[in-house]
Amino acid sequence: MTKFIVVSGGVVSGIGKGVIASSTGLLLKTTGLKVTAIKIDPYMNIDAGTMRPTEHGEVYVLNDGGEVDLDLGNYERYLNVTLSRDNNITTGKIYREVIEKERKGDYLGKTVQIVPHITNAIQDWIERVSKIPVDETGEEPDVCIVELGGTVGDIESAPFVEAMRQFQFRVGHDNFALVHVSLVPDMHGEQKTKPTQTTVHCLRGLGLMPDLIACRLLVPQPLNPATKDKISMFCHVSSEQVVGVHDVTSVYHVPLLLQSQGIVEFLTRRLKLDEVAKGLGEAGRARGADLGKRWRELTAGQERLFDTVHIALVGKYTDLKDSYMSVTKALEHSAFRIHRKLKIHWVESSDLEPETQEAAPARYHDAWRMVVGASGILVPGGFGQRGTEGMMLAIKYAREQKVPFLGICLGFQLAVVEWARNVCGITDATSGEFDPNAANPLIIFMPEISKTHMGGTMRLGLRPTVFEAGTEEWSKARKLYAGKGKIWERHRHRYEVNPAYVDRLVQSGCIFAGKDERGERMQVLELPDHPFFVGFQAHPEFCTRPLNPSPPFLGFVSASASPTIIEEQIQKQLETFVPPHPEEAMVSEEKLKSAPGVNEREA
Ligand SMILES: *[C@@H]1O[C@H](CO)[C@@H](O)[C@H](O)[C@H]1NC(C)=O
Ligand SMILES: CC(=O)N[C@H]1CO[C@H](CO)[C@@H](O)[C@@H]1O
Repeated sequence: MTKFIVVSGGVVSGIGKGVIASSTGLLLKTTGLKVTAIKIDPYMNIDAGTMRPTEHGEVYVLNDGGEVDLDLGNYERYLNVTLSRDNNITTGKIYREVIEKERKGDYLGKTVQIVPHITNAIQDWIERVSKIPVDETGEEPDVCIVELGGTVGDIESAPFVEAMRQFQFRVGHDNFALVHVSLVPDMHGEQKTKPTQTTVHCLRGLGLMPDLIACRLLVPQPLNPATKDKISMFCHVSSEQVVGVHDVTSVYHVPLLLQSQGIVEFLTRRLKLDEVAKGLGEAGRARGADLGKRWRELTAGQERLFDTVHIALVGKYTDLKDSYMSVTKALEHSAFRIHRKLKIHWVESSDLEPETQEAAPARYHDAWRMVVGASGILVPGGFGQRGTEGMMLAIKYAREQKVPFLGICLGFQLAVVEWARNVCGITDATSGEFDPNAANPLIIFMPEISKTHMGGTMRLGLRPTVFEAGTEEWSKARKLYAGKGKIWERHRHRYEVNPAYVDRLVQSGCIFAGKDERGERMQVLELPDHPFFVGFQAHPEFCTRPLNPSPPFLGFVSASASPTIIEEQIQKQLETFVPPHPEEAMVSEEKLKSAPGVNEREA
């Protein structure tokens, strides 16, 4: 029987419920258990693909092409698992499923209602998805973390809360625990318990009892023993059931903070996890212990960082940094590996353009100062024309001044356009995305995808890249993947390099080190006579792990730190790199065909 740990939130959202949930999962994983996660988002959207990044943060892409909320990224990274589009539940998806069933007559003409039809659909979904294997063992998970988005008491989350109330009886008391995350405001040093009392009261009123109350303090001071006792008394739980989560130096310290308050022991007793652990075997326990040890080393290492590596991130939504969550994480993981502090300088790309120089000279100079001051320049993915001239100016600077550069998706495409303009002499080169009637569209809409379809079509999900023959000799990108000839990364794009220009680009010295399996799509650009100048059509940031940083990011951050560090890391990768998921096995040709890789929907 799977053990379910539901993580709900009270008072306000955005206080790190996801981090607490994934940290709890990680801790259980270090005991050897297999852990999966489901995120419930109480909004009507069917998926995150059509949501605006400025409003919602990043759209995170899964192996199967699912476009989901960035929280699933958290789970993949913390738990080192591979999730599927079904691990995301939105109100919209549940309603759609129920309405489709009603249309087919599955309810035999009965009145279809929120209770029981919607609530049953939610429970069935959770039960079904909790059984899908997510890690290298290929076995059913032992524990499923269910994170309930929003806050308890909202209109939006009401059907989900009711579904959970029923679910505790469906799976039984020994298989269901609830962690409620609440806020404890600190007012001039006094920790206030009233909001927590209120939200727990509300939760109980809805029929759910908290097994653990995780009290979030938005200050560096830990929860006072007196506050803890007060919450214990007023919320009718024992004091070991109240844990404090104050601000720590980084989110990577949260698992250790929770562990030090005994939550593993508590959950083990509460959910009788000992019985599950008996079935794990030596290998499972050893795997867990190793993970725990490596994680402790990682957090301990962070306390002793002195040198800083400065990265300029030249993008468009730099006001809302959440839209680059995975990119930030990939940089962070890479910096941990090389024992450097990371400082990201967020550069709004349009500030680098000549128009800004006239309109707002101070902004222009500040932006360029950040670019010139950085030891590495990153241009991430994005859409639309605004700001792209500024990105290309930054790319040109990186190429000519031999500053390490990494281009992702749009960043890769713009590196190609920049090269065409400034090296190939195609001065009016541009992307077909910006000008459908361009004379020299270096980047075009992917030809095999129907253009007549309204809105956008995308190439989504895990896809192979094949390195060209001979690249094993010199390509840093390839060596960072342990020299493998074929690698897998996640994609999300609808434009690609125009094959008609590839010969000219190559003749002028631009090297496409990696292509798709048929050799038609250009997927990796790399310049050999440069410390590090690499572009990826894919989004490798979606597969980064704290203990296993994404190879191109690792190369980029290492090269930005120093030429000897990248040599060391290449050597280390050649010896030890393992991909974060057993790729070939998880993405068989069959699965690729059935997945909506070329997924069509209105953008
Ligand atoms: C992460 O998962 C991959 C494949 O599923 C596995 O090979 C690797 O050892 C795991 N890493 C850790 C640190 O557990
Ligand atoms: C079980 C189920 O219906 N899962 C859905 C998850 O979301 C994707 C895309 O939004 C659907 O295609 C799946 O059917």
